[in-house]
Amino acid sequence: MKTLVLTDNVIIYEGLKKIFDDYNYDHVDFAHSHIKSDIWSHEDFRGFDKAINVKQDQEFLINNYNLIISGHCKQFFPKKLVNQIRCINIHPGYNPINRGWYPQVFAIVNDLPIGATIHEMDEKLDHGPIITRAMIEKHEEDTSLEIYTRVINEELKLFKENFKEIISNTYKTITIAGENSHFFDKEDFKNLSEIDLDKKVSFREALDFLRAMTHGDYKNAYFIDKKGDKVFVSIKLNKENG
Ligand code: 0FX
Repeated sequence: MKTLVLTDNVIIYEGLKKIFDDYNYDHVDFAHSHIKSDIWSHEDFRGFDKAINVKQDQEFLINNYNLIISGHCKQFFPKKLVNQIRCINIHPGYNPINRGWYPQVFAIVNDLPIGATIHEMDEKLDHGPIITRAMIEKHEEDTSLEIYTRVINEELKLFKENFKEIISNTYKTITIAGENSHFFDKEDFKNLSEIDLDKKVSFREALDFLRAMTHGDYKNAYFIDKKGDKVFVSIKLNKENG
């Protein structure tokens, strides 16, 4: 029985691959989802033969693997799969505070802490016993991209530090009590994107919103101009001596 790493994220794939190589551990397969993403054109993958549909392929997975690691796999793992094999999720948020989609975006907008979590999966999304988690810093001049980059580095650091325990199933999990669980999905992000030009907000709220919606070249926040066209908005912040 082997380990399977399922990932749809190029940076996470390359980071995890390096960690497995550094530990000289080759009892592992890497695959991506059947859902098309940038990783399909990565030189290490040759298209559809490495594509997994967790719902349709669950018997194959159960019969061939004893550990599945989701490193930003864009599929919801079915009940039977998470109950029959150990499935672990590497999540770009500090759980249970940042469950769901694009956690750093909602952490900026809602002034929440942010970090990374590795947890065993259960039947709920981004939920289950926590193996390890860590918060990262978040500054007033950060956009989504700066925080995301820090989160990804933390996810890989946590995975590397806990590699042996994760592979050999010798960690102790933590159950968190008394922390609020926040959950945001794709639809929440979409709903955030259109700017109502007549809405009254403070400068702080406006800046926080634009920082949250600024992520490199992505066209996220927009308003509709008088001609009915979308105008995309992002922000640039420069800290003195930064
Ligand atoms: O792979 P990933 O970093 O993570 C997402 C979810 O946030 C995560 O909770 C889930 N477990 C995983 C399977 O999928 O997402 P991404 O590579 O699509 O996007 C990375 C960041 O880029 C995102 O946090 C915000 C930014 N982004 C992305 C898109 C596609 C935007 O700002 N706008 C966009 O349209």
